[in-house]
Amino acid sequence: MKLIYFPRSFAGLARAGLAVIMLALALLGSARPAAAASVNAAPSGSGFNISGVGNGQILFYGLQQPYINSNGVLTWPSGTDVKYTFGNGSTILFLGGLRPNTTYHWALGNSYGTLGKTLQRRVDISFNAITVTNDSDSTGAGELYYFFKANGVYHSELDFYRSTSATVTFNPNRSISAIFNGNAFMSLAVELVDDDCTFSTCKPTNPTFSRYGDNGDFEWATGATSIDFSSVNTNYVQKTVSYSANEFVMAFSGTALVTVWYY
Ligand SMILES: [Ca+2]
Ligand SMILES: [Ca+2]
Ligand SMILES: [Ca+2]
Repeated sequence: MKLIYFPRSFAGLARAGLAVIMLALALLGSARPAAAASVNAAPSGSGFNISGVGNGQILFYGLQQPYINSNGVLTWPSGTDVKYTFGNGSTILFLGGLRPNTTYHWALGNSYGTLGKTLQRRVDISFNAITVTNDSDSTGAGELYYFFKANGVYHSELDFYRSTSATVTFNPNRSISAIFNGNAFMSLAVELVDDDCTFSTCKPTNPTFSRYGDNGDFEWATGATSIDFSSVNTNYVQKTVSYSANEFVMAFSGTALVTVWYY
């Protein structure tokens, strides 16, 4: 009898457990706005392909889940970086330029939900051309040191020295591989420093990447830009970005080939 009794009791318990789970799911479901299912998002490139946003409707999005407050008003938690976009009449709305590897939430009217997590991003940068139009020395070539910074990180392993006589274009042949994730935008800067030490040769250290300057021993200038991924809605793209400095102490411009993977 016991051999039979225990399995039957077990089955009863299992049924009761299942009922509790289904009730919990039903309650969860009823707590969600009915229209939530109408907005769907698929990660792609720097954001999401979104369906369910009508022409002219405003889709808000942010880094934390909104909620309905006690007055029935949809509210975003403080500190949420809430932005918005408009439905443009197309079935699929691309929302790009988001932080990689980051969960985003949406709200439309009093409905809300989770868009999902953006794809991870890998970026390779190849500095492939520099044109120096003012080497900062009126007589002869400038004694120029070259410094590179990307995604907020100074890459000292890329430093080089090149006696440079304007105007000249050359390939610095410097690259940075495998910068993973980070912010929606990626900063990039190149600084040139000229040695003007009168009685000896000075080697600059600790580049400041400040816009320009002259301290008697050195003259310097920085060309900076920001890589914009907002239009990238595919999972692989190459684009060329340019930077320039056009200061009275020094002037140059350059390009970098940027390769981007989302995965
Ligand atoms: Ca100089
Ligand atoms: Ca010169
Ligand atoms: Ca000099």
